Amino acid sequence: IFLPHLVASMEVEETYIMIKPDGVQRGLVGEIISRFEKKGFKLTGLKLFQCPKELAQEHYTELQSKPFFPKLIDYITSGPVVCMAWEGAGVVASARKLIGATNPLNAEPGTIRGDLAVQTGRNVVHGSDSPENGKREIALWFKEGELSQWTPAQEPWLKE
Ligand code: IDP
Repeated sequence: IFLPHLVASMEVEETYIMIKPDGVQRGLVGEIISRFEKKGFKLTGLKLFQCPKELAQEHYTELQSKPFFPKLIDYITSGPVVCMAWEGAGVVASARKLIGATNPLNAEPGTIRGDLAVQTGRNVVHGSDSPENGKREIALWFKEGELSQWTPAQEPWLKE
């Protein structure tokens, strides 16, 4: 779901970002990670992972009744994905802006989908659509002990 009105809050939030199998196959892993890294968000979880069907279905449970649901599950489980947890003030909405519209043809140039993809069914990256879903999805995709809390050396240069 694309929420263009979503305004970034000042609250420290967590979001689940996932490079989908097409992003991995197309060699876009470094490019996509670097966009969030350069923006100044904090990476707290990262792994390459072959997603089981049940997890893909749980992740996209809201879309269960959509006609494209079976193809979406096949797509997400077709190869490894890169699972990431990112933290920062307003990170949920900001990451959605960096990612761009669901249909890459409508995504603005400069966004990940706008620059790197052409079809909704191959839109290279996922980002949580609310802080609640950020928490839900991180809990779904990461086990305890897979997340790290740390203080980036650049922090005093990002925030006054
Ligand atoms: P989002 O990923 O921008 O939040 P959602 O509407 O939540 O978009 O849809 C989740 C994912 O389902 C999309 O990123 C895309 O991969 C897939 N999807 C959504 N709509 C379609 C469609 O009409 N055809 C094929 N795949 C779709």
